[in-house]
Amino acid sequence: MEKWELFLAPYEQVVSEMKIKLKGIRKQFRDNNQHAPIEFVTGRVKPMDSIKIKSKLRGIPMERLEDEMQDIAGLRIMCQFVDDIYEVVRLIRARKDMTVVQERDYITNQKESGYRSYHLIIEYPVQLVTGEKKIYAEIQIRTLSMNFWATIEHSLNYKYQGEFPQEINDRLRNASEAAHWLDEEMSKIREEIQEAQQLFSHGRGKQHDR
Ligand code: 0O2
Repeated sequence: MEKWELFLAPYEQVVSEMKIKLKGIRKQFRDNNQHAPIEFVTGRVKPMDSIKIKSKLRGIPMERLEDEMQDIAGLRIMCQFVDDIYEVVRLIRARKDMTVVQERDYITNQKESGYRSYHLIIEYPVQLVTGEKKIYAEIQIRTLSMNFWATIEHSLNYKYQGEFPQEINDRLRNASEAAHWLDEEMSKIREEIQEAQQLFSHGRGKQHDR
């Protein structure tokens, strides 16, 4: 195996295990016919090129990567409602198989760009044949509407390298406000939606498995 593959292998393991565990939370709620605070989960290991670029930008030497780059393993949890985000945070904090070491609430404190999400850094003890290794992972928790905005902004950022033309900048700002408004409206009609979902899941059986 190449040096990089070897370095990234434990991170791959963490992302796989975490995805199973987070999807397990969703399943437990659904099995009990309760509203699941998790809609879907994605995960990725930061590609080698992105690690190199970020380490250069931040001046992190290779031997300090494990400690100083805490998002090499990344999980993303999408929720229907803003309240679900805080429930997921509570559920993760209460777990015995991982430790939350940092929290950033970019929902209460929206970023200058308009970005909203709740970020957790966890320390996760992964079991390797050589013994236990503690690995940091970043968990981003957001609503579907926050995710829609962040995904589009991220791809535009890639295209414009952060230097957005004024018109796009303005539209992104408007879109961020619209996403915020959508979350607020959905929260207000949350109870009605939940009732409808209960009826739906009783009547139609299993939901899509993602
Ligand atoms: P990727 O993998 O391409 O998404 P710090 O410098 O320590 O204050 P840091 O380390 O950048 O902050 O962490 P932060 O801001 O808590 O979270 C970084 C990640 O959050 C980013 O990862 C994005 O995934 C997401 N993020 C933060 N701000 C924005 C934003 O304005 N727009 C979008 N679309 N996403 C954002 P990376 O490193 O960019 O990599």
